[in-house]
Parts: sequence; structure tokens; C-alpha cells
Amino acid sequence: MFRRFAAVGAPSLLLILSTFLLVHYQSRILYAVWDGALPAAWQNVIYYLPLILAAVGVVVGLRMHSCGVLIVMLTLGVVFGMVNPSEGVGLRLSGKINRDAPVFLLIMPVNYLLGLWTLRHSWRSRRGLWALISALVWVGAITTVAMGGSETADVLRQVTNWMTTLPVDLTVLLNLWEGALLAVVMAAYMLAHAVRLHDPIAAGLGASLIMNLPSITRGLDDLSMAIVAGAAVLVVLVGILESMFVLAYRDGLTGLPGRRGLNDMLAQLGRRYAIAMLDVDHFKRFNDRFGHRTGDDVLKMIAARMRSIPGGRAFRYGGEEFAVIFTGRASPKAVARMECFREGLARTPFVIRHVPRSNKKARGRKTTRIPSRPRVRITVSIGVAAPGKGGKKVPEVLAAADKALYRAKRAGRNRVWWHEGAGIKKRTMQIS
Ligand code: GH3
Ligand code: MG
Ligand code: MG
Repeated sequence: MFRRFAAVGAPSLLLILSTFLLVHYQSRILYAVWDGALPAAWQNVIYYLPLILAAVGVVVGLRMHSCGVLIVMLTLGVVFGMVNPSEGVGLRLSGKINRDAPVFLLIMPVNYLLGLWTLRHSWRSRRGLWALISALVWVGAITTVAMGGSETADVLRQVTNWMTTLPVDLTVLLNLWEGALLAVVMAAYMLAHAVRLHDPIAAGLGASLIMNLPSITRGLDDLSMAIVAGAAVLVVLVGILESMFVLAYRDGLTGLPGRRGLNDMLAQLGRRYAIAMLDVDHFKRFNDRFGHRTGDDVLKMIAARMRSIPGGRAFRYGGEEFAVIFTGRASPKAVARMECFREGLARTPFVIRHVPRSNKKARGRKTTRIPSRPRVRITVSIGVAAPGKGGKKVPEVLAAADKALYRAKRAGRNRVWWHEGAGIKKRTMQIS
């Protein structure tokens, strides 16, 4: 659980922390640097930065076909773009919204939630289009009210009047601290969602919502506002980058790094390593009997167990084949550890929860009656190889591990075979 949280939430947490520290101390540090070093025109760039980043985010959202990203980026761009400058510097689209107006409380949590729910929907789908229109109408309505009266009190009064016409009393949301609390609760919901679904974009959204807190609860000067706004956009972009990394390197079913990750690691290996290739025994037969979904569960279970092989890094090689790389001091122990893994797996029966009724092959076989929650023994065959004294190259070691695996299959499956040293004459030893 902690590893999952660290994987999806660490970049966001770091950004939150550094932004808050920067906002707390920036006046002294940044102004001191600027005063001597930067020409005035460049100083202004930072005020434009949130809008530039939000525009990049809109382009990324369009490219990803993600309605959620589009909603959040447009919301951040419009709201921060319209905030009133306190010292008359920097970019504001219209400069109409008071910086302490309740727009943040009303717009951000609602639109972020819409964004979270439509992250995987195209803005051209029906649900996506409705969410996008609702988000924009919501931003438009609240900013129009906020722009109608320049005083915060006026805005609050107008919105409160409108809210009292509703069947539920929502006016408590307009109090700064209760509103901020709502934003924190929603951010926690987004982080929980991120950890559960391993979704770094949701983590970015939660973090971004927290970034808005200083704008909600305290009056910020222009520079702090620009930093907070920039960070609120940036943390979502970091989440998107992280999710692209996950897409490129992680296998979607098992969560293990895939072929690309394996190739990267193989390219970085030193002199001492061992490669184990693992293949599930008779898996086609298993799929035919219990269905592909249950087959997928088996692959997930094997991957979860492989994660805890000591000293080894597991990869999904493809299909029902996996690879484990041992480096440095762990490599001489590779065979023993793979043998231990094989034995443990074979000893633990796999309980099948859903026996497919519609599986024609399972039904057609009249002689094999399947009990309601059958326990099945899953076994794997493993081939291990190391460069040995001859100093074989990585492709040769990979081929040797593959060959050892083939021999393990031919010898009857559910066993580990080991192939070491240079040249084909070297003995292939059966360990189990
Ligand atoms: P052997 O013991 O010789 O390895 O026999 P096998 O049946 O495991 O080998 P074979 O190569 O004939 O079949 C591999 C099967 O693995 C076929 C395919 O349906 C299944 N498979 C590959 N990838 C997946 C997957 O992602 N999910 C599921 N459920 N099955 C998969
Ligand atoms: Mg295979
Ligand atoms: Mg197989």
C-alpha cells in the first residue's frame, strides 16, 4: 500500500511541499534575486506562466482525448487568468475577479470532481461533452456573479441569496474554512482513488486541488498567486507525464514492468548477473477450462508473488512468460531463489472464484464436472542462465535461459533448469 502511494503520490507531494515553502519564503528570496538580476520584461513572465502552462495542458488534454484534463486545465486557466492583480502587474485576462472572492471554493472542487470522473472519457463522447459543457457553464455562471460586484461581500451576498432558494442549505460552503475543508476532503478522495486505481493523474488532481488552498484561505500577493497557480497546473502535468511513463513501461494487467523495461535493464547490466525465464505450464488448457478472465487472475497472482523474489527484478516478458533479473551479489543465488519460488507456487492451490457458465469448452466436456470453487495447482517451468567465466553477451545469456526453460518443459514441467558457462557443450543441470 505504501509503495503504491509512494509510486503515484511522491512527485505530487514533493511539488506541494516545495511550492508552499516557496510561497512562504519567496518574497524575500525571489524579489531579492529579481531586483538586481532580471529586466522588468522578464520579471513579468512569471505572471504569464500559469496561463502558458494551462494552454500546454489544454493541448495535452486534446491530444490525450481526455475530457477530465481539458476541464481542469480550462478551469485553472480561466479562473487564475481572471483574478484581479493587486499591484497592477502581470497578466490577467480581464482582471475582474477579486482574489479572495469565493470563486475558488465554488468552482475548483466541483470542476475537479467532474474532471476526475471524466479522465478516461473523450470530450467527444456523450458523457464527456456533457461534463465539459457543465464545467464551462459552472465557471461562466460563478465568474459572472463574481464580476457583477467588485466587493467580495457583494458576491457572497448574491451567491448566498441564490443558495437559499435551494432545497438544501449549502451556504456553509461559502465560509472560507469549511470550503477549504471540503477541498481537502475531495483531494483525499482523489488521492485514495489514485492509489486504488494506480492512477498518477488522479494524484496530480488531488495535489492540484490542495495547491489552491492558499488562494482560498489567505490573501496572496501577485507573485505568490502566480507561483501557486503555476504549481497547480504543473502538478497535473507531472501526473500526466508519470502516467505516460507507466503506460510505456508497465504491463497493464500485472503491473510489472514490461518488455521495454526489461530491454532497458538488459542494456545496463554489469558483469555479474543471472537471467531467469519463466513460463506457466499448460496455460492454454487452463484458459480453455476456466476462461481467460480467471487466466488473467492467475497471471496477476504469479506477478504479485514474483515481486517478492529476494534480489530479483521481475518483468512480464509477454503472454504467460516472465523474466527475472538478478544482479551483483544476488546472481549466484538465482537458481535457489527461483527454485524456492517454484516450490512455493506449486504448494499453494489457486482458488477459482468464477467458473464461467458460458464457456463452451468447459461445458462441452461432459466428463469433467467442475466444482463450485475448485482449487487448482498452478505450476511453472523455469530456465536460468548466467554469463559464466566465458563472459557471454546478454543476448546469448537470454537464449541460454530460454533453452534451459525449453529443457525444463521437455523434462516434464514444474522444474528449474540451469544453464551456465560458455559454449553449447556446457552441462545443463537439473536442480529440482
Ligand atoms: P506449456 O506448458 O508448453 O507452456 O503450454 P501452454 O499451454 O502454457 O503454452 P502455449 O504457448 O500453447 O499457450 C500459451 C497460452 O497462454 C495461450 C494464451 O491463450 C495464453 N495467454 C497468453 N497471454 C495471456 C493473457 O494475457 N491472459 C490469459 N488469460 N491468457 C494468456
Ligand atoms: Mg509460452
Ligand atoms: Mg506456457
